[in-house]
Amino acid sequence: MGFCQIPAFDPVTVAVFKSLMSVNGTATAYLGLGANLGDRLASLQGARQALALVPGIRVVFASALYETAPVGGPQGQEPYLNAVLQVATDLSATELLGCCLDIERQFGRRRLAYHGPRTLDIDLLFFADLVCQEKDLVLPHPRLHLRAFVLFPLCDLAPGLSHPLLHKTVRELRDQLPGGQDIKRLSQAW
Ligand code: PH2
Ligand code: MG
Ligand code: MG
Repeated sequence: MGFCQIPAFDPVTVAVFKSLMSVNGTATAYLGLGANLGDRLASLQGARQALALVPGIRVVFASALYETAPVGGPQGQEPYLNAVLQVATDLSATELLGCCLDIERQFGRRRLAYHGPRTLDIDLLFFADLVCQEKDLVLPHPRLHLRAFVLFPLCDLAPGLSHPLLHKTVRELRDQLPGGQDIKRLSQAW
């Protein structure tokens, strides 16, 4: 029992600590894009262009487009167009989230019903290996591991990326999804 005994931290504290240490300078983040109202393709393309114009954000890769059945929300919604972007950013996670919400608003997003139809949704999926449980920002995205419309496009870009809390790769998470989520990969470039 010396005075330099290292205290034992719980696993979440350790993950937060490690991720804070690794986020210096530029971070790699993954953004999930979705739209099921209005001109869906124009919204996703516009979002990609708008993100690329933000100082401190570089769009590195884009997944294929996927047409997906709505998960949750009101009955009778139109299918979604979904995709994932990999970005490199000098912004903090909170700043990046703020940009995403601004761009959603520019594309006419109105928050009427929970999981209701939307012209554009941009979700922060991963920000480096940051683990965070703030009121307005939970990282990794708390439902990403349940959603085919996130995991399939994410697998186009980063199949080996490890979820810092579940300790499974994106490919493993995709492969263990229960069946029944309708998803179609589109061949069109965007
Ligand atoms: N987003 C939701 C709820 N349900 N379903 C699909 N297919 N695609 C989405 O992007 C989506 C959803 C909440 O953001
Ligand atoms: Mg969403
Ligand atoms: Mg959202």
